[in-house]
Amino acid sequence: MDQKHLLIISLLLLIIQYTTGLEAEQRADRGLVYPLVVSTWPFKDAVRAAWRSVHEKGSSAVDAVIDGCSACEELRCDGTVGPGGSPDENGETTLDALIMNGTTMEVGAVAGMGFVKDGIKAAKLVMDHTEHTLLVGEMASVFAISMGLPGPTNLSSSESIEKWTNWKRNQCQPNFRKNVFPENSCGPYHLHDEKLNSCSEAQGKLKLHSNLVGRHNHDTISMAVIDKWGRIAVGTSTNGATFKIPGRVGDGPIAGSSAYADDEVGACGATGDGDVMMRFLPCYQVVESMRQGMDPQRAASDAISRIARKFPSFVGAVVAVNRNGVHAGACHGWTFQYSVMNSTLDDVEIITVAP
Ligand code: SD4
Repeated sequence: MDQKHLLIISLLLLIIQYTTGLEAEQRADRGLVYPLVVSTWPFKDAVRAAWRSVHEKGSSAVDAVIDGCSACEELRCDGTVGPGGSPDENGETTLDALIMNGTTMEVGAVAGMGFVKDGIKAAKLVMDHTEHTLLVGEMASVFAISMGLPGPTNLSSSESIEKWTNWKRNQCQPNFRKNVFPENSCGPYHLHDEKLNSCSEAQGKLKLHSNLVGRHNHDTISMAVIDKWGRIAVGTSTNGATFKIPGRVGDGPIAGSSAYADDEVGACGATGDGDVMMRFLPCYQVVESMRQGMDPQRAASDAISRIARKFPSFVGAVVAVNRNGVHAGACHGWTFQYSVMNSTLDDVEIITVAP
């Protein structure tokens, strides 16, 4: 390429950058703050990756969510998201992931997927190349690999193996079983224990699982992006709950629970005790409350309080964004943080939400 061509290309790039900046300023003047990236937890690098995608490359909201969540899987945000994170009772790591396009209301998701490390990309393959919404287990892995994702891959890491070994040593406590009796400390589990004859003795064998979802055990990114055209997408990637019972599917791949988006209204992302949260579809609730006129803060607080009223000890949080880019969070049982990036900020901002 000669110098003249290089000059023309540089000039064109400058014009594109300038007009994009101008468009963003005009939108800000009208109170519309997008493009925008919001994610659960202080996953700064993942948000930066999505921001580069939507802002610098001009990607669509869907592609930016894929870029952001993929970065989180590769970096294993917080040491727990993606491959190498939370082992199940058998020491295996499996992934739940979801992508939702808030323009078309299309959803793709995978659940309990082993042997493929790219959870969010597998979810997008389901959305783009099937009429289905959710594929599960081994056949989700087979599908993802057949569509070109790398695998089969071992999703364990030295950390996940160590965590699991220590848990086994601790007689498989805590765990997600209830009202059962383990033969030996780690099972198999039975409905009745002939050796125990009083109820109180039986209860003594049960332990609460509430400390399995906690501040240092996030396992989950849920991200919302509004692109420069105002299109909205959300995505979630998680390896679920540590020491989950093999076969367990959490809220991660459930549209309306871990995430939901509708261009006409806004978006929501959730994190926390998915076993409880998925019974309330908190993100569907948030978006529908905003549709009825609630602002993001009220919608988020309302969705959380509906769960807390029935499960006072649950741990969880949601982040709500309306279609203008106004955002807010609410949480219960822990202090929640979420990350935001838009063109009014120099770098990712972390917002802390008290319960
Ligand atoms: C799950 N919701 O599978 C996930 C876990 C989580 O912060 O969000 N942890 O239940």
